Amino acid sequence: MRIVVLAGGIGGARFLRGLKQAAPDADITVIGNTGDDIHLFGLKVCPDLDTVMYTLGGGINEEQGWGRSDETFHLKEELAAYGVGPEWFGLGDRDFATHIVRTQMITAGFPLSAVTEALCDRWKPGVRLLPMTDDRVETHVAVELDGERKAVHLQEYWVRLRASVPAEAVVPVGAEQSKPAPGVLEAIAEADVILFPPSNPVVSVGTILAVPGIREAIADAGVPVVGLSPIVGDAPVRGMADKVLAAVGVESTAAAVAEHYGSGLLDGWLVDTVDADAVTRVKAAGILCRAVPLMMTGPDATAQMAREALTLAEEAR
Ligand code: GDP
Ligand code: FO1
Ligand code: CA
Repeated sequence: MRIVVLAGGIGGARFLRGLKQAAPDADITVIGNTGDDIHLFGLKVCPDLDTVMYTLGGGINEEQGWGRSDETFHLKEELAAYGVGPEWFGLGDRDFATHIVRTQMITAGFPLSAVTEALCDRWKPGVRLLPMTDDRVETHVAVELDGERKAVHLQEYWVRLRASVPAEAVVPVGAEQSKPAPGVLEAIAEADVILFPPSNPVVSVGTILAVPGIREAIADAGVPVVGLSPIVGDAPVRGMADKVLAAVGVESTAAAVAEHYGSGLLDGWLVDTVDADAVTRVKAAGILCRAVPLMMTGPDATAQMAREALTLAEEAR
């Protein structure tokens, strides 16, 4: 079975680990969000691609959910001693190596998709990891700071500001001009099932869908598309989904997120058991829906979520 998954960082990566356990023989292609990418210290950092690569490759800091295990921060401290920031972004020594290799290859002329493949030669994530695009896309968030409206990089909104001010708009800068990376449209066209993990619907899955051609390819694939709600009990399990959903005028409920994707895209939607009363509303929107436990508390619970998603996909077929 060929499965395509549109993934952000932590939510996507953890779900993928469960999917691999649930479907060990499946051929899984991950289309990763690159709107979170940021250039720092002359290096290109791809948080969501790296989170997937490290999580599936056994190098992730499990407690944090991002960054490398067994990490140290000497380089960051030395840079800070020179007054070179930003200090608010925690890049560790081991992680820096990834960004150095990536930037070196990009400078030598390789596209991000080829670079990601090279990095995965080391990590062997057990999936084919494709960036959504080889082009530069950067998600910016419009906020009001000190009485002034300005746009900040998504990482600045999340890591420096801790999403403490309302997001007034979310803009995937460069998305309109971007093209899907090689292999992305082909993987979608050849998929037997397409899954939206419990990733951020605006700045992870939404950004991937903003690359021209991807949304259309999914809608036209003619195979079941099933998503899992990242909203449980009317709040994100972690992160800023509530803030960025508000920016696009969507309430933070499992049902509203399903409606936001819409029946033109989604065939099936899983909500958590605490949101069982959302099932009727989602079904009324023309989307198959079931309430099952959706907390990724461990590998077995997550694998069970993946099985439920694949079962719903079979019912939608
Ligand atoms: P990010 O790029 O690191 O923010 O990760 P993603 O976009 O892939 O996923 C973020 C989303 O994962 C957030 O909106 C969370 O609510 C959701 N999430 C995290 N852990 C869980 C979980 O255990 N269950 C569910 N249903 N959602 C989760
Ligand atoms: N998240 C934080 O909350 N603080 C950090 O300092 C931080 C650094 C960082 C470095 C590399 C990386 O791959 C991810 C990192 N993250 C950090 C996570 C990242 O900001 C977010 O998970 C997402 O990009 C937002 O969706
Ligand atoms: Ca992300």
